[in-house]
Amino acid sequence: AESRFTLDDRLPAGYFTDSLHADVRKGLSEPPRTLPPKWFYDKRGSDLFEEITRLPEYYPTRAEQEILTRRAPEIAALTRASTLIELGSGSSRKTRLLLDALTAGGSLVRYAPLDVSSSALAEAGEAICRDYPGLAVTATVADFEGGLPLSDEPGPRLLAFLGSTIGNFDADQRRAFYRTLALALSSDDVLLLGADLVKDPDVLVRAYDDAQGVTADFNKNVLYVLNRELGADFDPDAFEHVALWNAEEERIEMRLRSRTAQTVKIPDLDLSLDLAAGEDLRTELSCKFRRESLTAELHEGGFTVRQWWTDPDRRFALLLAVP
Ligand code: AVJ
Repeated sequence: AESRFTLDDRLPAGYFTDSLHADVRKGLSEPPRTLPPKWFYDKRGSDLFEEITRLPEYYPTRAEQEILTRRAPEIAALTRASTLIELGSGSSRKTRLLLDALTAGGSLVRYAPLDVSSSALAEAGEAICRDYPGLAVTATVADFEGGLPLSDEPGPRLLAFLGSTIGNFDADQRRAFYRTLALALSSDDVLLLGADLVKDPDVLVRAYDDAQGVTADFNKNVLYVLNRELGADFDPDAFEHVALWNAEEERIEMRLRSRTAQTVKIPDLDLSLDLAAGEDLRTELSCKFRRESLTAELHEGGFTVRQWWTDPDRRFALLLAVP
């Protein structure tokens, strides 16, 4: 029989090494030091993130799932999507809510997940292939920063970007992202976006600094990644996990704070970092949104918000927008 599962690797040769080297050199060479959050997610980091989604303090995953459970039939009815495209196809639990509704509605013929991790795509793609007979699964390994490799998917297409991963982008990156989407989508396609909302700062800080210390381990995992991939000598115990609410920018910032003055060597980059006591490496932005400003920036970016749903506690929003 013809295989219903394909995995297309669109990453340029040397992508991981080249982009890790460039990101670390650019981000860490001088203060204020930053690292892009995408380097958290090796196998251990992905497992830790899964654990985070089950923590009592980390409400976003459950809140988004609640909305999806309730609204998936409407999403299916409103979009009549033939293809579900999913960016950064993390938790397949949420994907399955959409696949179930779109399959029940009778419109879906293809699921097209995009991710930078080919192992995650292979694992999730094969399982979905198995559980949805008749569905074609065309997975693409890609980094959509430079554009979306979409092509001949049957339309209308529903493009899902869930989990408030959009919150990892600053305002400039979000603008560029909307532009990329607007270029890739046609007039009958629909964007499904999950976004975490502004709320009590204590609730937010607890979600990123949990009692069990899982988020602290997740944050420090990036140092193990740099040690392994670049021969660096970061001592994770020499850093403190910090999650702070930046009220001005309305975002959580995760940082790794150097407990002492220390020198860290990164041999593969010929770098030596002199960190002051109390100096921060900023490892993640997690922007929180408001209905008005998110609707406005999407509009700026070429999208009109058609539906806006929240959980009963208004912690999280799921929206449909059209180009
Ligand atoms: C997967 C990027 C949405 O920002 O909430 C969880 C990652 N970081 N705890 C988020 C994360 C710390 C998460 N995103």
